[in-house]
Amino acid sequence: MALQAASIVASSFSIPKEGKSCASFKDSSLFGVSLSDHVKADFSSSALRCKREFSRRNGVVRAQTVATTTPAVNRSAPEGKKTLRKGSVVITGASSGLGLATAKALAETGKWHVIMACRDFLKAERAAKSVGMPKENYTIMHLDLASLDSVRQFVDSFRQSGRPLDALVCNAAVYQPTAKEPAFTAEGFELSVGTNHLGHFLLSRLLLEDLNKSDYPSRRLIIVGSITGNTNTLAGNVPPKANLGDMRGLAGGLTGLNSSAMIDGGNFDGAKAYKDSKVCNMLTMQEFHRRFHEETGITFASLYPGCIATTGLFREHIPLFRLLFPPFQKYITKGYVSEEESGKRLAQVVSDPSLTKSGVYWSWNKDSASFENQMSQEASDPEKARKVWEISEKLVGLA
Ligand code: LMG
Ligand code: NDP
Ligand code: PMR
Repeated sequence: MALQAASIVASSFSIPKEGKSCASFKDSSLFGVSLSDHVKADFSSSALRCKREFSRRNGVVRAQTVATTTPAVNRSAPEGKKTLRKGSVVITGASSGLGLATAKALAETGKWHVIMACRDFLKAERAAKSVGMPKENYTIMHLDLASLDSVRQFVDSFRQSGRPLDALVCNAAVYQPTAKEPAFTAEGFELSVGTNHLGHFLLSRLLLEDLNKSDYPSRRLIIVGSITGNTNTLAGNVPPKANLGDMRGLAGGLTGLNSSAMIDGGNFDGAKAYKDSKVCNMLTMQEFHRRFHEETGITFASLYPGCIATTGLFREHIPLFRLLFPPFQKYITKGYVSEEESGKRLAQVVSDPSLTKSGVYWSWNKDSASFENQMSQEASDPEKARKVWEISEKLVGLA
């Protein structure tokens, strides 16, 4: 029975209890200096730092360049035909796994320019080359989500590049299932929630303004979620389960000093911290939707791309787990998807004209057809979403 249940495609398994081109886009030209597209744009000049400090003191980050970009739809094309310019998408953590596969899938279409926002420039460059991404279709920019300064610097650099922002994909994550003690971000937040949630929270809050300025027909902000954060699924019931509790630990800054390193205030558990961070990701997407969809028309979405059992996410797990996990998912749960397939799925959420609905958590059935999935009670609780939003704003210095 258990196996039968497990063989039902992962994303559709519910526990009833909780059931509830193109006018081609001119490539990087920065301050009149032409940059090769795949050359890192890392601007850490003191001038930018000053601007950042100024912006932070003033509670807002304003666009520092008025991009003279090609309009999204060029009507002067021959015979009055409308052509769409290349979309410009930022993908965090595009140096491996799902992020890389998505970057490849989008870059290959020729319709997208991918900004790979990565903490390790060389790794990202090698990764892009190894999967054969056309070099005119990507740029690598430095972003370390475990540092809020780095996030702000990324936003500054991105604005300086003059590119429009048509889609943002918050994909990067760390998972520390075997850590006995918590690790911390530059600002002292527990690393998994600090990186996966708080770093992305600040990034997406700042870049919302840029998305809002874009004239691209469909602008999207996507935050990757997961089945393991949803306790209405079998996978979400494998201990330790996600649970934000009353968020006393989050309110205390996840410091592990005077407050717990865990959102719910409990003892540190790396696997739980990851799952909690995914709940925050899904709640954040919905809160964005409630606050900004109507006003901006931006599509906010999350997804479970399937179990991509071979990615770097499991790098810190024990070797036996890494050996057995892929066949377990392939042959027993049948929830396995290849990196390539998962990349196509996320690329759909970025660019498929049929996936424009906002506030949705997408999943795919066994025939790889997308459907709107239900999240757990906790991951769809509007009160929790508001609380996560408000506490996170304070922690990242936006409130
Ligand atoms: C916690 O343990 C750790 O404590 C924590 O530190 C962290 O690492 C965390 O999530 C990460 O894991 C959780 C886990 C450890 O504990 C459990 O899973 C307890 C069981 C809970 C049960 C809930 C659901 C019950 C449903 C039963 C369904 C049975 C499914 C089949 C199981 C397989 C049996 C053969 O657990 C583990 O670490 C186990 C590792 C699981 C992954 C690999 C399992 C391999 C099984 C063998 C696969 C062989 C594949 C061959 C395929 C060939 C086919 C021809
Ligand atoms: P990978 O480890 O392969 O990719 C994670 C990426 O995040 C890497 O590029 C990594 O960079 C980057 N990253 C980690 N920390 C930081 C940081 N501080 N700053 C910037 N980038 C960082 O894992 P996956 O591809 O599996 O994970 C991608 C997303 O998919 C995650 O959000 C994960 O939660 C989600 N997901 C994964 C599933 C799976 O089965 N694998 C299932 C469901 C969801 P680097 O290359 O330098 O390490
Ligand atoms: Mg899980 C329907 C079955 C299913 C699916 C789709 C997943 C996905 N897992 C399922 C079932 C089970 N898992 C069962 C029955 C077990 C107990 C043997 C099990 C165990 C397990 C472990 C120990 N699974 C894991 C782990 C991890 O360390 C991974 C994790 O939780 O990371 C947070 C994981 C995962 N299982 C998944 C997916 C997608 C993961 C990767 C985590 C993620 O990105 O959310």
